[in-house]
Amino acid sequence: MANNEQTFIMIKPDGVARGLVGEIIKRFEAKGYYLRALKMMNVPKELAEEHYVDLASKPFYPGLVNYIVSGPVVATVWEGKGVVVTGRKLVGATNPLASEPGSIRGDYAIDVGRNIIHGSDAVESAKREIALWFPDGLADNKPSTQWIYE
Ligand code: 3AN
Repeated sequence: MANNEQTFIMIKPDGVARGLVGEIIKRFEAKGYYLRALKMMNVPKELAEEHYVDLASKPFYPGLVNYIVSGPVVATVWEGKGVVVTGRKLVGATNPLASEPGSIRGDYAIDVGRNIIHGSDAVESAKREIALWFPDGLADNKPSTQWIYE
């Protein structure tokens, strides 16, 4: 498993508005993952639609897009061994009422339509999402990881 696997994690408008940015970043950092890119931004509607294109036929899609464009988000890329799958565990199940306590959604959210954070669900979708949200690429950066990996 590669130490430089990457995932896309987005703190959604409710997570930003509720002041949970630091808490969320802290959890990923404390685990040992490396913050590879970060930006706060208002989301163009076309970007929100493209990000959730797989859900375009769902009845909640228009509301989901409106939610994502309703205020600034914090878009991040995290790097490390198993970061896609383990990042999803840190995030918790889609429906926060089903998310385990100890996960981000389990600790901080109630409603599926206000679940504060997005995490890529597979390495391939992470690649697609990172290219979509960071079209200019990521800054050159080589984390020092001797205290994380043997
Ligand atoms: P996840 O974000 O856990 O990967 P997906 O990809 O099934 O889950 O759903 C993407 C987003 O769509 C969720 N984070 C949530 O904001 C929204 N969503 C999913 N299911 C519903 C639903 N039944 N009602 C409202 N919003 C939903």
